[in-house]
Amino acid sequence: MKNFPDDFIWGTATSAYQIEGASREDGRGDSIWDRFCHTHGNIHNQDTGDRACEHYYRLEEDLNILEDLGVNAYRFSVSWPRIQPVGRGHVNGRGIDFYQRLVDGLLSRNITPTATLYHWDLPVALQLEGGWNSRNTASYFAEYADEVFRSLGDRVHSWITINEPWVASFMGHWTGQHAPGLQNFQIALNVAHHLLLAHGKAVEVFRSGNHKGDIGITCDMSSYYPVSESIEDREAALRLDEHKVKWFTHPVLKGQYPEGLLSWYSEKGYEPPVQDGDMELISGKVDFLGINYYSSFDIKKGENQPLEADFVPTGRDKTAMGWEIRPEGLYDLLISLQKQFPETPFLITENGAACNDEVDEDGRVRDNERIDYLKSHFEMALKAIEDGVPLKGYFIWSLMDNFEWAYGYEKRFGIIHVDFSNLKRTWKDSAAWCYQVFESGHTDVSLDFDSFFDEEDEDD
Ligand code: IFM
Repeated sequence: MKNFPDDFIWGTATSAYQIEGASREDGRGDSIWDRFCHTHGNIHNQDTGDRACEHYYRLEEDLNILEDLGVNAYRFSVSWPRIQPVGRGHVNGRGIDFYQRLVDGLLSRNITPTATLYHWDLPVALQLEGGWNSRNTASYFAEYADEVFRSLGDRVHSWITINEPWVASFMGHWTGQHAPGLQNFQIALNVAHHLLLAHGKAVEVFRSGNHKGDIGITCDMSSYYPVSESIEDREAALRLDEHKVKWFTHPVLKGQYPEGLLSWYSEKGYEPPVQDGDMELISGKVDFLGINYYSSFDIKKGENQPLEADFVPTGRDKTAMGWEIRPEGLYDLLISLQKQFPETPFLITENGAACNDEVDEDGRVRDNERIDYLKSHFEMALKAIEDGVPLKGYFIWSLMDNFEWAYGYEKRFGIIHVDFSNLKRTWKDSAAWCYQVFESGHTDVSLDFDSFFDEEDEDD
């Protein structure tokens, strides 16, 4: 039987706005997501993160769940407006206290904290000054990062600067589905550059502060396959790969934007706002690359601007998000990344599935589709490790059902079910299955769910 390495990092992931709630408590300022959610028509069912999972108030309960799950790591994000309500200057001690309690609670349970500094909740006060379209925001981010490193750096030794810069820039400023809801390609390119700059500045602050531990960035990635051998389709697939993956990974790990796409954009009148010294700053050494993987895509030449590349459905099974289930795309991605960045260790910082979960009469959530999804992806990760990819850990998205951005609470990614009428947490079958994988280090677990949950009830 094939096993993951003994020191493999197994965790679950969440982000502040998606679970914390308590949006107006203890001095927290507003973020762009508070504004966006409270603007009619942006979010399914007019849902907001005001209450979310009330993780802020249910911290001990959630820490106990993590301990019971047997994870050895937990990835969470720090809410910038909880630390600096207006994004700069005044630091909110009650915000710092919350994350200190979270981190101490993890450490006392032998769970390694992995903290993300930015998971999209920009203080709204900074948006009013231009948000990420303004270069200054990268400098304010470095000041915020410095505060967080100084408050938590003695206990947190694994840091992620920015989560999914592609989503924050292009879905927030080009497609407009995410906060702040702008629709301008050049602004999205500016934002992407300033997010990369913010990453570079935060790494610089981390190194100059002599903090212990590792720091990296997390990007959302997929494999892009041309639907045919034609040069047009192959170039279209490459363009999407450069747009989504290389546009972020190459500046960080090679100090340059991908040449092909840079010229393509330039011909269409778009340029990233690079200034002297930026690329050196952005490419300061990182200790790992975080990979968020959900799906992969077949691509053909298209007419849409400016990328001229279209997605082609393949008929594979889909998750409740409508995303095709393509575990082999994870393997191909890992192999491709290793070829491009042979010096860099990898962490899968998110992977998981939204399913149409239902609570059965006996209280069980029989989410077999999620188990199948996770199993097939774990197996591809293991195959990549066997083939020499330095993959060090795997965080499941997500610990619990939560606020899924524009989809509100409709899409459930958790391995823990949350009843949003009373916020009760319940283990899904996938949580029990993951517990066995974490414990055994392999995926060939055969689990008698009835006795597993009966024993759990007796323990309670
Ligand atoms: O919920 C999100 C998360 O915030 C970032 N990565 C993708 C997840 C699922 O859409």
